[in-house]
Amino acid sequence: MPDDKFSAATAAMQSDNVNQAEAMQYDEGAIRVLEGLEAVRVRPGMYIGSTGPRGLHHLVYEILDNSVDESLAGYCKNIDVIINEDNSVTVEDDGRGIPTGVHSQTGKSTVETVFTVLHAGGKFGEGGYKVSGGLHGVGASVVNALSEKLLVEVSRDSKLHRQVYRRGKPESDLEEVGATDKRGTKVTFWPDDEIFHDINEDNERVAIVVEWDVLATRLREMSFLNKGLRITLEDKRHNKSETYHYEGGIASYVEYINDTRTAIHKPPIYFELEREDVVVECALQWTDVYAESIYTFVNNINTHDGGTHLTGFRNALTRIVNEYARRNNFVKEAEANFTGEDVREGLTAIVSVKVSEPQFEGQTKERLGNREVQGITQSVTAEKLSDWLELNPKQAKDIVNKAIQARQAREAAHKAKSLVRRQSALENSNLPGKLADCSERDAAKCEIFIVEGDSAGGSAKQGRNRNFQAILPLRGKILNVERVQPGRIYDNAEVQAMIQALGLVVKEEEEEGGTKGTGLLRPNASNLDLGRLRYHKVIIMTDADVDGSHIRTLILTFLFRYARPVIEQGYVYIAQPPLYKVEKGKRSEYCYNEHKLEAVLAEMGDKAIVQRFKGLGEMMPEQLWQTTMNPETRTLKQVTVDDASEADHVFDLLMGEAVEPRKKFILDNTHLVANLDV
Ligand code: 0R9
Repeated sequence: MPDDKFSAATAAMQSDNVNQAEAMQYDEGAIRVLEGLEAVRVRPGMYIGSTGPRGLHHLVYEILDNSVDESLAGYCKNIDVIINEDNSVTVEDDGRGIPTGVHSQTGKSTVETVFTVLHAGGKFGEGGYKVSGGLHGVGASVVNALSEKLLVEVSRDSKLHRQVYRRGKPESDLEEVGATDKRGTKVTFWPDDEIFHDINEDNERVAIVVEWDVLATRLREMSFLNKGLRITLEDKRHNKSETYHYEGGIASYVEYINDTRTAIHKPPIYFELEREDVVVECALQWTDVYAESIYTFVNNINTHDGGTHLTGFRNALTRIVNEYARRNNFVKEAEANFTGEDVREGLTAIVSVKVSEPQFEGQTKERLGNREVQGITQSVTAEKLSDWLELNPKQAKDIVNKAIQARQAREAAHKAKSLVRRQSALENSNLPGKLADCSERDAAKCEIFIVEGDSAGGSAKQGRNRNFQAILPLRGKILNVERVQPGRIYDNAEVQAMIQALGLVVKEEEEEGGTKGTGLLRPNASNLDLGRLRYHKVIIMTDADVDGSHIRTLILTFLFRYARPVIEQGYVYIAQPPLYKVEKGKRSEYCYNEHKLEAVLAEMGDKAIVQRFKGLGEMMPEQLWQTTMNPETRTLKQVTVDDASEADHVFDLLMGEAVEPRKKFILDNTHLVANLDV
C-alpha cells in the first residue's frame, strides 16, 4: 500500500502503514558473515534502517552528505539534486571531484573504491567534520549496492571520467571519456525496486518513489545549516524546481521558523565561535508564542534527543538571563529566580556544533554524548549572550519582561483553585468518567481509542476487546492549544480527559541557575514521564469527513505540542475505518478508498449494493471491531515526526493566529489540506 499522508501535517509528520512494518527485525544469530556489498543486499534494513519510503530517501541523503562534506571542507559551493522522470535521482556538486587515480590499498581507482568498499568514503577521505557518521552514515557503496544501476561522472584535471555499476558491481573500469572545463562529481542512481517496493491491496508490487516534500525539507535544512551553500532541487516529473541558499545560515533558519510568529527583537541573536576544536554556532530569537522551539545539530545531523550541547546551551541561557535580570533590578532580591521554562517560553533557537569525533547515544543514537561539548557550548553561549544583552538593553528588557510574564502565568496557574483538583487528576488517581478503561495494567499491552462523539463511542465500547482496549469518547469542543497560555489547557474538559486518561505527567528536573519546574505540561518540553503513560497505542479514531479531520488535527496538535515524546516513541496511530461496504448476493467487501471501491464495483457488476459509512457511529459494533479495531485484521497508520521544525512550522500555520501566511500555505499546499477545515 503506498505511503499516504493522513492530513495537513505534511512531510514533517508522516504516517507509515504498520502492518507492513518498515523497520526490519534481526535475529543476530541468523546473520551470516557476508563480505562486501552482497551483505547490504541481503540485509538492507541493517544499513539504511528500512526498505520503505524512509530508506529510499536515505539513499539520496547518503550521496548528498558526500557533497556537503566537500562543502564543509571548503571546496564546494553548489549542489544540484534532480528527481528524473524515471524516478532515478541525480546529485551533482562542484567540488574537487572524487580522486580518480589508483588507490594504494585496493589497487582499483579511488572512485571505484568509494562505490564498492563499505564505509570507504569516510575511511579514505580526509579528516575534518564529516556529515556522514550519524545514525546510518553508511556511504556511497551502500547506495550503489541497493541501486539497479548507478552512474558516476567525475570532472577533474580537465578530464571527464565515468563508471557504471549494476547492483553494486562495476560494468567496466573507470573510463576517461572526454575533456571538461568543469570540476565536480555527479552521481545518478536508479533505486532497485526489488528492494524498495510496497504491496498494494491487490497484492501487486508497487515501486516506492522519491517525494518532493521530503527532499525539499531536508535540502532546505542542509542549506540553512551550511551558510552560503546553494542547493537546487528539481523535479523533472512535475517540472518544478527550487533553490535554497541562505547567507544568514541558521539565523535565517530561525527567521523561517518564526515567520508565523511575532518576534520580540530583530534580527535573531547569532554567534559562532571555535573553542578547543569544537565549533559552536547558535541563533536565537524570542517571540510572542508560548512554545519553545530549540533544534540541535551535530555535524549537520539533527540530534532529536538533544545531548551535551543542548544541556550546555540551556544552562547558560537560564543563568545569564537570571543574572542580567538581577543586575538590572528587573528581579528583586526577595524574588525567586526564573525557571529554565520561564526563560525559554517563546524562544526559537538553533544550536549547531561541529565536533570531529562525535559520540551518539541513546536508543535512536540521536543524542550527543561528548562530555567536553557541554562545557564548551555553555561557556561560549554564556559569554556571547551576556555581551549581546549588555549591548542591546532595550531588547534585553523585552526578553526579561517575557520571562516575567511567563513566571506570572505559571504562578497564577499554580494558585488557581482548580489546580488542586488538577494535580490530583495529574496523579491519575481519578480517571475521567467517560473513559471505558481496559482490565490489563501493562501499558505495553494496552490500547486507547480516542473517539469522536457518543454514538461512535457507543459502538466502539461494545465492539472492543475490553481486556486490552480502552475507549475515550470526546464530546465537546477540543481546544486549539496553539492559541492559549500553557496553564489554560487544563481548563478544557476534553484536553483534561486526554491528560488524565493517557497518564501524561512530567518528570521534575533541577536545572543549573534556575528553580524547579512546575509539574505542569509545557509546550515542546521533553520532560514527559513516559513511564507513567497508560497505553502504548494511542489510536485516534475519527470520522472520514471534514469534521473528523479537524478533530484529528486538534488532537494531534495537542499531542505534538504537549506530549511529543509519545509521538516520537511511535505510540500514536490513526485508525483506518472503511469508507464503503459493497454487497452482492452472499459476497460483501469493505473498501478503504475510492480506488478499491472502483475495482470492487468493476468486479461485482452494477447490481452490487454500495453502503457508504458517513460516520463511525453508523457501523454496528461487530463491524467496527472487524474492520477497524481487531489487531488481526485492521490497518493502523503510525504517526511520526520526521522533522520537528517543519511540523512546528506547519502547526503554527494551520493553528496559529497569523492569517496571511496561513492563506498562502493553504494555497500552496491544497493537496495537503484538502480534507482539513482550517
Ligand atoms: C555527487 C556526490 N558527490 C560525492 O559523492 C563526492 C565525494 C567527494 C569526495 C571529494 C570531493 N568531492 C566529492 N564529491 C574529495 C576529494 C579529495 C579529498 N577528499 C574528498 C581530493 O581531491 O583530494 N570524496 C569523498 C571521499 C573521497 N573523495 C575519497 F575517499 F575518495 F577520497
